[in-house]
Amino acid sequence: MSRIAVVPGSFDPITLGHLDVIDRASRIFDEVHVLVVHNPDKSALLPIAQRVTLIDRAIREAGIPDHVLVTSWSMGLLVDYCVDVGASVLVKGIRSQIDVAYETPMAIVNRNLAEVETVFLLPDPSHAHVSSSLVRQVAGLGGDISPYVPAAVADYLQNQRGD
Ligand code: COD
Repeated sequence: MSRIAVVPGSFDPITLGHLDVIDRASRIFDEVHVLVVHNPDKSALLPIAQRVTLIDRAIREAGIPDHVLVTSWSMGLLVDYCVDVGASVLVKGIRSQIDVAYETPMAIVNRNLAEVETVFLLPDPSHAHVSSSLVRQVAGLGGDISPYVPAAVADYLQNQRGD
């Protein structure tokens, strides 16, 4: 049986931490769907379609294999997408106890809703301090974001600023 996993996130924008988790998931699962979802609790920098394009470029540049695909979802529960595509696993990246505390209730509710299990993966420690909100802040104030994001994202945001 082929095992499909969904890696959901706002990815606004994708960071090297996200990329590390996607890469690790690609080594475990037969098919991986990177799913861009709007998070109503966060104010957006990039349109969803642009986030999808940048993730696609970043994963191809990183040599992540073709069984990883990128799409978006705005039709309701995360687990509805999982059921639609036959995915039995959600993958979430964990940087700290704060992520564990935030993700654990959602993992239990998602299991209760649709028997979708959540797998927590740890990034390389060098990426554990990186977040999209930090990148948005540094980019907005004119700083260098290249240590934190894939080259495709750094190029795109620097071009937007006219650097
Ligand atoms: N290293 C490793 N992992 C990381 C890093 C990093 N540097 N940065 C972020 N991550 C992880 C996060 O912990 C998270 O697991 C994932 O990557 C995505 O992060 P973000 O910031 O892009 O996305 P979020 O946190 O805004 O998540 C958006 C979701 C839509 C995935 C989330 O809000 C969610 O699961 N919502 C549930 C919607 C739903 O169906 N609710 C009802 C039942 S719970």
